[in-house]
Amino acid sequence: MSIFRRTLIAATAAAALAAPFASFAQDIKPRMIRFGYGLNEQSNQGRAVKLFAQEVEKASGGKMKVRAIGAAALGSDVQMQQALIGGAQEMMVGSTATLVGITKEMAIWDTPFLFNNVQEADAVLDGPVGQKVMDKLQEKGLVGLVYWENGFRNLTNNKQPVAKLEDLNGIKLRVMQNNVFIDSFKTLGANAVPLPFSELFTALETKTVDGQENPYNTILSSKFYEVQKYLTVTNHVYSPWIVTVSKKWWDGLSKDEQKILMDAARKSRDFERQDTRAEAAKALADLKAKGMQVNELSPAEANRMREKLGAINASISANVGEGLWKDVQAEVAKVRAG
Ligand code: TK8
Repeated sequence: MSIFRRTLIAATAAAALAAPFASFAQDIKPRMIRFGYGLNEQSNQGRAVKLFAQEVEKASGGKMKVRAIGAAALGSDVQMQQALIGGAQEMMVGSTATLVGITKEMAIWDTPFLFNNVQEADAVLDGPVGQKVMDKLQEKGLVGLVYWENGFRNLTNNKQPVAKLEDLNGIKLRVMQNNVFIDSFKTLGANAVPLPFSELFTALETKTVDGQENPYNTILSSKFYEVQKYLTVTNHVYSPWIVTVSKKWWDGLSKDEQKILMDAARKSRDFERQDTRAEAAKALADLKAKGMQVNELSPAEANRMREKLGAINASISANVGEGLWKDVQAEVAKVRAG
């Protein structure tokens, strides 16, 4: 055996001994974390869950293991939320919009045209009001860790290009299971059909619905271009994802373990937003190359849409509470003022 190899083996053995000693100082137990999500492994969601898993394993010296389970194999957003509350699953990431049945305040993020750009979204979501809304989950058995970017949502359908409001008339449009989304698209004249994301591709393929709305990234990673011809750039709402933990399980963790999860969640958030934005910047060209016909709304039509959707603001405010509505508006104004 060469000196080189012998040194290498000795060094590896020393490292293997050192690693557990290093983590003995911390209170970390072997843990298996089932982390469910709705999109597939090759999506921005899948990539960020993978990074989270790596960070947790690294920081815990391999004691805490994250089993990433995508493509809604553990159920839809709503089903996973219930599994977390009951303690049958440890973690998930999904749309804030699907949480409104548990925490009504989450609907504030569904306000059409609330944010003009991602910088505004980051500042408000990561600020005190974003935290306040997230903390509301705790009394319902969930712990929110961070918001990720799902992104600005755009409209696709298989009937006709949507160039003006009237083109939406009668289009059967899948929306998330959320009243603000149902009201928004009813107001615009579409036939809004609430369905879990996990059933969406099949619903489009079998023409149970004509269209849907999601960020470019999702239209691409979920291959909606295979079953949708027209894409209209509407950017009608910024959609956050939220990483949540079962409170039942979280409360049994040590402070060290909680810190490892929180730190990894923050790293995953920063990675995910960067990754999502880089992908979104190229996605429209990719979708065109896949054969989608893309159109933008004229400024006049975009304004009509905005005005129409403004009509549901009062009901959102009444639903989430006027105090929260005003707090969020004030935060947005503060960010805009720089
Ligand atoms: C994934 C969903 C998805 C959302 C939707 O589980 O349902 O349209 O945009 O990202 O949360």
